[in-house]
Amino acid sequence: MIGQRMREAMNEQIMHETFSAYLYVSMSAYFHSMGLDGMAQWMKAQAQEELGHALRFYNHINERGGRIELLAIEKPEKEWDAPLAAFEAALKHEEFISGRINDLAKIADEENDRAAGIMLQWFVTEQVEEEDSVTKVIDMLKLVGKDGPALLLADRELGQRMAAPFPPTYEFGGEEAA
Ligand code: OFO
Repeated sequence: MIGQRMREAMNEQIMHETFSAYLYVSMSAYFHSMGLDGMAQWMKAQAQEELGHALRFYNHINERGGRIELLAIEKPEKEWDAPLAAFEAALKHEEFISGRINDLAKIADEENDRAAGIMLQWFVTEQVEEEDSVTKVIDMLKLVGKDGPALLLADRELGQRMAAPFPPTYEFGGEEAA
């Protein structure tokens, strides 16, 4: 049975992960409005992953006899100054999420909740990957600068990103099931 403190913290994380999806869908719409369909696709794939993250927390609470409680989601930003600014905002958001995951891992330690600790290890690794993938796009866009044709090439490249399977299937502990 999941403890109250961990249940409440994970319920709150469901909201943060769902907001992440909402934010990235908003960024996708921003890129579509600029004709950058590749970046829009990149953000849609990212949003889909975020819903998968929310479901991982949902499933963990549920499997341990806890009650899911969905919290209100705030309205995301709609406009950014430039594609680079949008990806920089995405990185800032991922850094916030990494902090939240670390807070959850701390609660798992303090509550001696080994099951949550094992499940959260997947997220600790995932956040390293998430920050890295956004940073790589930022680096690319800094190189592109104001070069229009280079921006279109970068857009095409980013549009190759495929979404992860949704909903995710996983075994207890966070490993993807075969
Ligand atoms: Fe972007 O990792 Fe979840 O929120």
